[in-house]
Amino acid sequence: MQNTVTPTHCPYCALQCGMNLTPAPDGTVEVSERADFPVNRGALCGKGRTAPAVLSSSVRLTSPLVRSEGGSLVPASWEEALGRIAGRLGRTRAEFGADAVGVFGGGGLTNEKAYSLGKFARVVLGTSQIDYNGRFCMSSAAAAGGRAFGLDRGLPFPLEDIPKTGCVILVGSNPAETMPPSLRYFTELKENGGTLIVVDPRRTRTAEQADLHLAPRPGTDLALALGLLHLIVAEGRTDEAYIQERTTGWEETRAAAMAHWPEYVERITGVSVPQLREAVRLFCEPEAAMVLTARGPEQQSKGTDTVGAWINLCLATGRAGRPLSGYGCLTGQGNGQGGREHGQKADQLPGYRKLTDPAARAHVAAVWGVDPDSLPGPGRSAYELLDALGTDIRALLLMGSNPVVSAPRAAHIEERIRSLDFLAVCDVVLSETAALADVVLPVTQWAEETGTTTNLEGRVLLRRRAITPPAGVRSDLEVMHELAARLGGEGGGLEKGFPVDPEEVFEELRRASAGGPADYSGITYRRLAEENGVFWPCPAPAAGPGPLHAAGPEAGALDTVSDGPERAGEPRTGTGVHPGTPRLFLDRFATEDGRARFVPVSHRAIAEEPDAEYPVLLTTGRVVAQYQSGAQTRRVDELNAAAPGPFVELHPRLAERLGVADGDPVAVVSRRGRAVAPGRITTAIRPDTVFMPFHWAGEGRANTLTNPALDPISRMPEFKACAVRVEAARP
Ligand SMILES: Nc1nc2c(c(=O)[nH]1)N[C@H]1C(S)=C(S)[C@@H](COP(=O)(O)OP(=O)(O)OC[C@H]3O[C@@H](n4cnc5c(=O)[nH]c(N)nc54)[C@H](O)[C@@H]3O)O[C@H]1N2
Ligand SMILES: Nc1nc2c(c(=O)[nH]1)N[C@H]1C(S)=C(S)[C@@H](COP(=O)(O)OP(=O)(O)OC[C@H]3O[C@@H](n4cnc5c(=O)[nH]c(N)nc54)[C@H](O)[C@@H]3O)O[C@H]1N2
Ligand code: SF4
Ligand SMILES: [Mo]
Repeated sequence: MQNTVTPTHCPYCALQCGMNLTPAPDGTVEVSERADFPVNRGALCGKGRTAPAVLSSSVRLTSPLVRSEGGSLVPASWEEALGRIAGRLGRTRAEFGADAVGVFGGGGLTNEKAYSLGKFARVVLGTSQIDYNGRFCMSSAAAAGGRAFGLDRGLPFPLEDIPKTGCVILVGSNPAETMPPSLRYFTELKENGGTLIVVDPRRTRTAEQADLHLAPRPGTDLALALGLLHLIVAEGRTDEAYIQERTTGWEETRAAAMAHWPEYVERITGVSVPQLREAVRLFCEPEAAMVLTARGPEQQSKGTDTVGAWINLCLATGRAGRPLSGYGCLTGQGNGQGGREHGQKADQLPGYRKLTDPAARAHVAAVWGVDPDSLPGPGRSAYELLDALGTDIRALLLMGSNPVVSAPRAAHIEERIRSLDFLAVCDVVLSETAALADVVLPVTQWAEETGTTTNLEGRVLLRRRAITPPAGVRSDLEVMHELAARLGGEGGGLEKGFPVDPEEVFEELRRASAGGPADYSGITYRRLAEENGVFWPCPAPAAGPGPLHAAGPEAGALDTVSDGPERAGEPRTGTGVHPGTPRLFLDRFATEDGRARFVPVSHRAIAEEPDAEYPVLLTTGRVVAQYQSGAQTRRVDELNAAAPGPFVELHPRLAERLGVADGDPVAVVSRRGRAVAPGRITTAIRPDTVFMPFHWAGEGRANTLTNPALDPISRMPEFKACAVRVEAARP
């Protein structure tokens, strides 16, 4: 039947590269270049190119599994598996109350799934205990963006603006490995005469492209940004007219920055004063400039304030809410943006509404056909939720995450998961977490189902079904539908609120998001197909533009366009159709008074400074050929050949002191545990720091070591800095 080319998007990261899929006669599917999608213009990284390998029945789940009396997972019918889940969740709720049932979601889930999961938790289970892995991802940037601009959308402008600005500071971001096709935006920036500054404790492949590489000690980005702001003030490089017109709170922020003398900042960060001065010059001289952060500065126990400090730098120099200037966060997961907007977060309702806002509750409750008072309040954040498993949370439904590998202090979290009365996991493969479940449900994947994602630019996209899923698997939406039917209780009929057709779910999401900060009400599947994506906010005509949407139409036109019948983002005058909003804040910020808010911040130490016993800093991150917990990519031969296992990156000076040669097993020990992996000796890392990628389970699991110290606002754990001891691992 579907023997044609289907234009769709990659299942992995937030770039959401466009690709074409063609089913082959042998049941596999071929990936080919899809040049009409502007973000990647046909380019793909190795993960995207090899993504169909995970569709193969040889590596994935094709039957539900249930825990047998003997303790092993055995195949079962859908009827039995769904019945067990509904029975156990229902019984837990009856016995211990609704909050004894937890739900954990993922930023890789489509908007439709994320929306339904949030609704399922509140309406079917009645639990407040829902959060998701995006909390471990960009939550600090989201909190800081919300605080300063009144709205969090990762990038307030499309990627195509990057080559046209004058200078970009990339803070703790390694797109050469984490979003390879996006690298061309930075090379084009340089070709156009702009400059690139990279802030990273390691000289990464991205840092190698930089005009200036600053290599601070992990966890000191806050001090670094304050030092730069100090110099900007001292050198008279602030934009006083902009500060007057478009911001509030400058005096306190200025005072806080003035307390951070460059020499003091040099001592904290290890970045020299001349380098600080050079960064200020490169950033301030051109007419426009950008700061982009990723997980480096964000995954810290002061991530929100750290991002806030970089935003302050943009505001003080008039580099936000102006053409080709601004602060942005490079979000990570496939639906890292949309997944944080529609209610799988502990404190949130669809449309990026707040669960504590009575008007938001009333609006969403009306769409859901329930009493606003029946909606629970905010629950716990991801780490706190996982930490409570087996205590007051007795049963968990998990969809789209593999915390046994990816959560901080993972040995402890694994132990918490094992102590649950009941765990149900929906996944495409038997991940390390699914392997601990009482019931595993095998679900359909990207190429087998339709749904929307929202990429790192805020561009809502349509992923299309290209092939027929194998017999035995069902979609996450079907799972929620079936569980709602079984958990409905007396009256029953709850499943009507959980359609299995993604477009039907999206139609409801549109209504639920209408009038909210992330307004999707003017977006339809048809438009997404025709226009190759639409940027939110995009209100329906009837709703009329709110204050936030004023920047829409005039900011709409994009240079790179789809080949659809309508040009992306072009106002369709006369039709009353909102064109979507590629560029935010050009007229006003999304705060009540339209001004951006400076938030004064001060340097503070990481939660666990090195000492005599644990003298080295550990930081963690990614390699190009593996994705996240590796659940998917570790099942692809080509990727395993490129990145076969964990390693410990360390400086030759440290290696010499330990007496280890390249490739020797190295033990890294923290207060949480011990991990062992081959050493990789390189001068590309600071001598006081070691680096481990977090993609693997077992002995080399980086998260055995990481510190779950949480940011007080975003509740982000400190993945990027903890104290360790490093030693040669003698067999
Ligand atoms: N290949 C691949 N690509 C991915 C993913 C993947 O798993 N694999 N995951 C996707 C997801 S969900 C995300 S969130 C993104 C993440 O994308 P990135 O943020 O680019 O990835 P990371 O490697 O986590 O961190 C970036 C850099 O931060 C540096 N760093 C460490 N500590 C500090 C610090 O204290 N300060 C500063 N300034 N830098 C520091 C690290 O050395 C690293 O080079 O990637 C997405 N793309
Ligand atoms: N030390 C350290 N730890 C980190 C980080 C770090 O930088 N350092 N980064 C953090 C970040 S930014 C992130 S985003 C997290 C990510 O960590 P995880 O949340 O573990 O992310 P994934 O490995 O992508 O897990 C997704 C799971 O869902 C499955 N899946 C994929 N698609 C679907 C679907 O449509 N439905 C269902 N039901 N399942 C699906 C996959 O097979 C996989 O098992 O890790 C965090 N952990
Ligand atoms: S960069 Fe991201 S979206 Fe693009 S092909 Fe690679 S993993 Fe997929
Ligand atoms: Mo992420």
